[in-house]
Amino acid sequence: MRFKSCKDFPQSEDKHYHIMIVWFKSPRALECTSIYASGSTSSGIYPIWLKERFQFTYVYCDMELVSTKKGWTTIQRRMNGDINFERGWDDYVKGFGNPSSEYWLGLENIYRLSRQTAYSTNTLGAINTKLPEVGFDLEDWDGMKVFVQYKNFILNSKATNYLLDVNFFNGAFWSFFSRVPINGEFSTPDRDNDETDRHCAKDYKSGWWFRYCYDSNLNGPYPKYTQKISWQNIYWFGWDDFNKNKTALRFSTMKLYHGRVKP
Ligand SMILES: [Ca+2]
Repeated sequence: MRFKSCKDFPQSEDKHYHIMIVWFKSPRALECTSIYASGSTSSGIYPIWLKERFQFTYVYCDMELVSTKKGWTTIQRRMNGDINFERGWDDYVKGFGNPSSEYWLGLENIYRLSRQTAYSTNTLGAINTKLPEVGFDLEDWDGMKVFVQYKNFILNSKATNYLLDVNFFNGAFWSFFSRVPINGEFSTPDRDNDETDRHCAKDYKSGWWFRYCYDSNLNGPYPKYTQKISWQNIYWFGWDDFNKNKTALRFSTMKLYHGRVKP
């Protein structure tokens, strides 16, 4: 049945009241760690509440044990080349793709997500921000894979072109991946914010934190299985030392871990 106008819609005070109660009682998870803690232990797609945007967004939660922790919030995934990642600034700010396969959560969503766990911690009212950790799953066409983790993920606002500061390799020993290959302002094929005379995002056909062009490019063009790893496809510094065959990467994810979050 269709209603001609708002005043035709049957309203009851009680129903309205009931809906409001359900809304405010609904748990609104801020990230995947607390979804896991609340008993949803299967990996899959979940809604998370972005407080500062006052809206839900869907993400893929990785609930498997990763680096002694469970409940990682996936913000980027490449797996089959179905989604075109050669896109402009607006798409990278907004997000694109599908959390069930390949996707980019969007810079504005990632920025808000990374700030969700700020909370007041002492009686003087000082605000301590618990920074999320960031992890990267990488796998090439030979089946070689690693998980690389860094301690702090600090993403700044649009006013800084989403300047990223990732620091402290979180591995027990030195590896090919000890050096942090992801930092700086975000660039896209239509927006050059890198620190070189070139326009790296345009040359390498993706949106990414290209500081000096050559460190990483997980949003680069999806490679065929015969290809070698290069800056022209999905790139991560150190991979060509890790696998001497220099095989191209066929899979990547980028995910945040927020730890146990206070309400
Ligand atoms: Ca430049």
